[in-house]
Amino acid sequence: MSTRKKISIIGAGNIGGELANLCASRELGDVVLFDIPAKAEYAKGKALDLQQNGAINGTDVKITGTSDWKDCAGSDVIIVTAGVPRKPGQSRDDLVATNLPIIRSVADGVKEHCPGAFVIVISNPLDAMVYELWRRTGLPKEKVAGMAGVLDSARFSHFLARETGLNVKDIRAMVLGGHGDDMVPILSATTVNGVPLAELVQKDNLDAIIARTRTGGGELVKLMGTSAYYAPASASVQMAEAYLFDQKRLLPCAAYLDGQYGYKDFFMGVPVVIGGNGIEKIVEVTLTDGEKAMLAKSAASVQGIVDVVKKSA
Ligand code: A3D
Repeated sequence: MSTRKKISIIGAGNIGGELANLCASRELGDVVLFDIPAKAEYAKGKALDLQQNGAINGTDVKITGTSDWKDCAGSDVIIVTAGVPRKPGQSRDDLVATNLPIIRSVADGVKEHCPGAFVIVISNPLDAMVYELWRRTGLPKEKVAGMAGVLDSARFSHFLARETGLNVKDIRAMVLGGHGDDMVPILSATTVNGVPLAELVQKDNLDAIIARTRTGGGELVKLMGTSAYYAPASASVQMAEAYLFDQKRLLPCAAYLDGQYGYKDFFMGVPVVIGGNGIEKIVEVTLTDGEKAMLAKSAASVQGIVDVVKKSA
């Protein structure tokens, strides 16, 4: 039996395909691309295409397309992209009725076949879907995380790099809170290699960048008619690598809160340390009063949608 790591990607659509490509090109381990029976052939086709791509790129991992949960058994990492993406004009919360039954069926598959995996959820509405997956699987809270903060911080970083004319590698940005339009860019933790933003960006321009970051997902939906997939895939691979290689990365991710920041019993974006044990720590940074107020507003939105999910359990 192979001792290689195994990464199962649930949902072989836009994000799933890019995820499989990234996992294969970085040779993170063998990859399973899982979708519903009606998309099994499509998943098999993507798996075959990607393996042939490896023959050109000089990489070699096994990629399996399937609709059989047994193929996911023993996965080290599960990345959940199953569900419908937004269409122009829709909010993430509009997806809850469609994506809730999907996430529940995925949770049942994970519980039965991959109880030891570190699970990263991408499906929207993110904070509610990751909560439901955690609740229904009964996995330890350290082993379930939602991807949003890495992506939202990347969007903020990109806009700041273009505004300042500086290299995006030097931007250190942090966006916390729920993955909605009231997400919270933490300016006290955002610098250009330690130089405070106030030294480099005028207030009006910064306000415009914050507004664009908050609606950054919607901007892409409007342009493409569906949601983003390259950056969401890269963001989840960064989280997966932190777990697989015990990297102790400090990343903003949706984590189960049990009193941290004054919130309890839901998932929301906070700085966490990801290492070989999963979410090893939630880091409580000192926030300004303004940031605390914005986080409270964002938390109230998350709580609202999680309550909808809890009521239908
Ligand atoms: P898409 O290309 O439609 O792929 C989704 C795939 O999920 C399709 O191939 C479906 O057949 C499959 N699927 C549906 N039901 C199941 C099931 N029960 N089991 C397994 N697979 C199933 O969408 P996408 O890849 O563009 O987006 C996937 C999800 O990610 C959507 O909910 C998006 O809203 C969400 N998303 C989140 C972010 C975040 O930052 C959190 C960013 C972008 C997209």
